Amino acid sequence: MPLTTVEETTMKRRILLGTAIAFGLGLSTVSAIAEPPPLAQKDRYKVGFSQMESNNPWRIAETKSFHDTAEACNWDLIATDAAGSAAKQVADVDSMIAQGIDILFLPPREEKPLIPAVMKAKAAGIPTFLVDRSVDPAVAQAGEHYVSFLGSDFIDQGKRVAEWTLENFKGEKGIIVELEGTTGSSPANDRAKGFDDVMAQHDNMEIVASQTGDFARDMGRQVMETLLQAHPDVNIVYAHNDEMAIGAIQALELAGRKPGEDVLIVSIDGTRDALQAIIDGKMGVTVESSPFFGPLACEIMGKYAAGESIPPWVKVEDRIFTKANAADHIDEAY
Ligand code: GYE
Repeated sequence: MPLTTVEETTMKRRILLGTAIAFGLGLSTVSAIAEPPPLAQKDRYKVGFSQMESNNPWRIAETKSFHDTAEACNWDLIATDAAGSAAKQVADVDSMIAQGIDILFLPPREEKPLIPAVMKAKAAGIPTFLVDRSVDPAVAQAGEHYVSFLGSDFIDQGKRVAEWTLENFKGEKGIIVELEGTTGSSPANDRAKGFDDVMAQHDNMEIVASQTGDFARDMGRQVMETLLQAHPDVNIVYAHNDEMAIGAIQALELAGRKPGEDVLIVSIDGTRDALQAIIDGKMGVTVESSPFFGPLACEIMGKYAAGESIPPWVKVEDRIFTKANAADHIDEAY
């Protein structure tokens, strides 16, 4: 297989690093191009997992996935919960560093505020893997500040929702309300981009309002209530996650609307409640975004410890759930 550009870059860095050492240059010269800290091969690892919040089934399923993996992967797991605060998440990582973790798995709540956590872990000699969300690539990069990002392609998720909507919307003109995820988070930025770019190419589709519901059910419901007053003619709701989609369904029903009949609800994740809403005919589609990162984390850290080169992005492939298959998957949903 031909080398990708990233692999080539990594190789060039290694060669450069080797040359620098061979010529006896000082460490300071080398550190400008230094790779993330290595991971020693050990029987047991002290593993840090810094969860950002636990206010929705997706987050709870992700944390559980790490706990469920701990024994089989020989982890002593330290898991924290930042309760929705990026500042607390940075402090949680500080405390894990002080406790001497060997490796950090970090889902950064927002793209910029979590950069200090990534940098401090590197400075402390701890390799970091970003899971499920990423940080601002202009400031911190895989293969340098952190090892790799394990997660979905959020732009593609938004694009797939838009394409499904174009194929399945029955009306003439789509009046779209978009409920965005947490402001400044990578899935909110990219799910908007993927969906909005496709819709911008279709004259019969108009996004009349786009507002954050912070990826939360209750906020999704409240924002939908407000937006419904300004846009009573809405006939498509695109929510960046299922929790906000369910909140929107509640708001619409309270206002006497019929989700699934006079308004099409489309979303991302694949939670149990969303699959049930699809089965019940209230929701049209949810593109999967899996929270089950524990086993992948175990596999990738094993490879890293063994000295294998890890791609900057370990991409998770996502399925799509509609009326055609929701009932087949609801039992495995969370
Ligand atoms: O869609 C959402 C969660 O970062 C991919 O965050 C994750 C998203 C997921 O709170 O439900």
